[in-house]
Amino acid sequence: MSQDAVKQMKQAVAKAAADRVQSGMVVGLGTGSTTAFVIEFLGDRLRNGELSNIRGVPTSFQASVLAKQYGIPLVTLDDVTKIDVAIDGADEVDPAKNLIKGGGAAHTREKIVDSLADQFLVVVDSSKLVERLGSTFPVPVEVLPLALSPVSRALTALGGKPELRMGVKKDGPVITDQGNFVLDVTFAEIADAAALEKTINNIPGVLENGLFVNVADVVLVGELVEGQPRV
Ligand code: ABF
Repeated sequence: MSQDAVKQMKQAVAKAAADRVQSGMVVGLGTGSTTAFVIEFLGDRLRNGELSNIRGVPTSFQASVLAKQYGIPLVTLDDVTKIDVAIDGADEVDPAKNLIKGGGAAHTREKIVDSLADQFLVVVDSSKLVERLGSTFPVPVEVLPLALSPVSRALTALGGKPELRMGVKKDGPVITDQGNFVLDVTFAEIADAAALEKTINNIPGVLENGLFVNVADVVLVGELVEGQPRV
């Protein structure tokens, strides 16, 4: 599928999500290219007067930079007692709306914000839909640098194949907003995603992993039908 086709699907699903936001809402702002379009469209709605008085809770430094760029006022979790809707992307979505997230190394803050929201709205293009989690994307695991070796051994003992995520320039490991590393763990089969999510998070030195089981409330999917984007 061409890059332009994927972009059209992302934009279509992002607009559909942004159109669901109502004035006065507190909105969790996810990370990734699809959510970047959501933030842009929310900015457009604020600017044209369609929307007012929304506040954003960013899930990463990247999301906060974009929100400021598009004029969305930001708050922290100390400023609000509820998040009306969190809008975020995903790397995989299975038929039960369970997710793998973390392609943007932001899954720790994303899971905090997404799980606190009254409604967690996932925005994906159709390429993210899978029958079984783990079939196209590894499970990201945020790990404290000092615990990298023992955590890698523990993940291998679970049947995983952990790989340290390197930066684009390959000049060193990716560093999360919390100052940690990310291990991308491939599993031959994830039979029980809920159990695996808990088991991984119980490994000393793990901060959070990218399995999001029973967190998503609504999944909006952008697809191309006869060449036209549709949600
Ligand atoms: C972030 O966005 C990550 O958790 C997820 O992996 C990624 C999806 O990126 P994109 O929308 O660019 O496909 O939320």
